[in-house]
Amino acid sequence: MNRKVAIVTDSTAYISESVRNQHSIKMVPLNVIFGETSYQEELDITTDEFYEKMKSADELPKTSQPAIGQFVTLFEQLADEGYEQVVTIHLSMKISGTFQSAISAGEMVDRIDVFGFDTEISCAPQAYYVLEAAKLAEAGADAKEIIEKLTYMKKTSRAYFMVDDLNHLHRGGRLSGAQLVVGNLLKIKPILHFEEGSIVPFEKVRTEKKALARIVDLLAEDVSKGGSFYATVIHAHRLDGAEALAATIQERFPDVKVDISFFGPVIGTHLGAGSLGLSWQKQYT
Ligand code: MYR
Repeated sequence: MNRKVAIVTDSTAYISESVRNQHSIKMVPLNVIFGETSYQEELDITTDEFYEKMKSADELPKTSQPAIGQFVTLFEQLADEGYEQVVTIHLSMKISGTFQSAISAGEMVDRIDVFGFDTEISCAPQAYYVLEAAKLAEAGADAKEIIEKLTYMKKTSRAYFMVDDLNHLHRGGRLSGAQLVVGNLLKIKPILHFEEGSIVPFEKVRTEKKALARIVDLLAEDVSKGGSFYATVIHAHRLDGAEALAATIQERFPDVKVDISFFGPVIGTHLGAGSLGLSWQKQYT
């Protein structure tokens, strides 16, 4: 084996199994819990099954991070396979304990050096970091070089999203109460984003149409500064809305590579069906 660095992420990057296999990316799933039953997302429940179940469930679902033991088992296995280092890349530590579980597991496994990277985000922009890390590892970079490059990418990684019903985020404790009251009183559709790993409103806009137009304008501002960009429309059980937004973006920015991803069960629990987001990243290589 030429490469000595293994790349690990969690399920909330929503990278397909085939792409993971293509780049030897390992994935540890988070869980979604309906009543007494816990499902590992992707493994025990598909995204479509989840949104169907959410419609008819008596009680709204909850989520949980992977157990430390799952990371320990994986890191041991990677050491057995001959890897010397692991770069483990996760959703923001401000919204989930997943990153901390991975780091604690790393401290328990002596045979391999584990380096954590907190993306301070989740979903498609998390996947950008993971795929870049995998390509660098394949090219022979070591963990330090990979982390340096990912840290540099943070400067030009953007993501904005909007939800249909702010109560999901509030109920899961991922948005402050004061912000909820303002949002509901004014019946606004706030554009949300991450600031230092926490979810905060970016701007308060009254309609979804205006919010989406504003997000596309933010992309335009970045594109106008020069360079190549790739973008991802992310949706929660709303493919038609995502396709329409992707088509608008592609028409306005023919040089931007646009694709579509989704909010899977764990993130869907906190955002609710109907949410839409847009992320983009400047291309360096
Ligand atoms: C856990 O239980 O550990 C998982 C908690 C996940 C919280 C998710 C909050 C919403 C994240 C939105 C990401 C949008 C990215 C563009």
